[in-house]
Amino acid sequence: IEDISNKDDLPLRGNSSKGNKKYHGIGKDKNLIVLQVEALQNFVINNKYEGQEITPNINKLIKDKSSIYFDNYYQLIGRGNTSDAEFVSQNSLYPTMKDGSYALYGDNTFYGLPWILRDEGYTSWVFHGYKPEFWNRDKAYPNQGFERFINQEDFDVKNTIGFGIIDEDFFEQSIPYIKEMGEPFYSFMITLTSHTPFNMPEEYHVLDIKEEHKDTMFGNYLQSIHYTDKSIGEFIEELKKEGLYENTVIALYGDHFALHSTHENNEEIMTEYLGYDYDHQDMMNIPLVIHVPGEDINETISTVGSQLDFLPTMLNIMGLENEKGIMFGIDLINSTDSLVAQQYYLPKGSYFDSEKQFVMAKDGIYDHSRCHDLKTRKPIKIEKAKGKYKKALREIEISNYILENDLIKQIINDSGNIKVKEK
Ligand code: GP9
Repeated sequence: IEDISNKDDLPLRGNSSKGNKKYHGIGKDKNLIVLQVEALQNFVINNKYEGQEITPNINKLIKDKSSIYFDNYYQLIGRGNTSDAEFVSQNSLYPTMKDGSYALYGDNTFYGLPWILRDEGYTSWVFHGYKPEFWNRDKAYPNQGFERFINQEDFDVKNTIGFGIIDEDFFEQSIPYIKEMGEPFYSFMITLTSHTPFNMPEEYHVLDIKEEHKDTMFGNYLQSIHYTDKSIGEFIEELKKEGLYENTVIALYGDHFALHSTHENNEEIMTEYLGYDYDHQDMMNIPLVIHVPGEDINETISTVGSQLDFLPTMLNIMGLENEKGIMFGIDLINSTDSLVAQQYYLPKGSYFDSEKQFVMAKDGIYDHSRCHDLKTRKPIKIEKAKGKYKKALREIEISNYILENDLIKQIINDSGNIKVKEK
């Protein structure tokens, strides 16, 4: 038994870089809008298809002088898909593998971004244009710290694609609610239209897709994400018109992959399109963009990180610390000590760090695992990967233990005597 009753012994990685931190507090007291974009992969960013820009509006946001773009950022979800992306990003905890994290631990106490901002006087609302009970969101959100959930029942759902309200209508109809929140506000907005299998009526098809890619998942995805990008561009223009843009930090990231390498002919098409083997590394790579109005930044940060790092990174931008809870992530602006520990799309204990991708063998025998350099994609000896493999397993285990025992509640109350079983 290892005693971690003193919360300073817990892996509060996000709070580790003390002192003069880069970009610390540049978003202080500003409103915050976080856009979690359905199935937004990183390969479409700053990229073209047959000469056509796929995501011109997100690219424009990235090129803005006040933006930071993270191009080595990865998904970290489990069974709860989109809702796990939310959970991990808001809380900097690993998702459970037993069920969706909201479903299993919706009743737990948390202290993530919505709560921290509320403690600073913000109003925290969440927006998503689907059924409130899906993924147990309606039950889980209050404990996540959201005071109100603007959902399908609050929108006029006239135009639908796939799951429901189209992104353009979702954004347009959200503006009055955002205005109703008062300032400072934190709006967490989860888009919907670019959901697999990415089928949209012809009238929404804007890109010219080659015959060989028509009716493939790849071709449909490009159309779909191009549409969502357009709706994001319109939303930003609307924020400008409403006078909200100049005092609002906008953070945008993808929730998870769109094109699984083993589905349909994705691997073949993507390998041809990218010019190199389409691997898990590319599949799980999502973009993160943070725009802080008025700042002169325009930087691309290539530190390897994941949704686990979103909360500590945002706290640095907003000039805040997590005084009460626990975070497993790091601030990607002030630290490079990343660990993207996998347990779902790759066997448990697989990971990315700043140098390599380690893939644990499916049979559980370490010697059968493989490892390669993230940049060159050349093999690395697996002996070099063992230390972090153990650390990855340990972090996942502690995070699970925290969830299973609702420990954030105890930690907040400082009632202490928390112990974690050492394997
Ligand atoms: C619906 C949407 C589902 O609410 O979030 O997305 P999924 O989890 O299936 O990617």
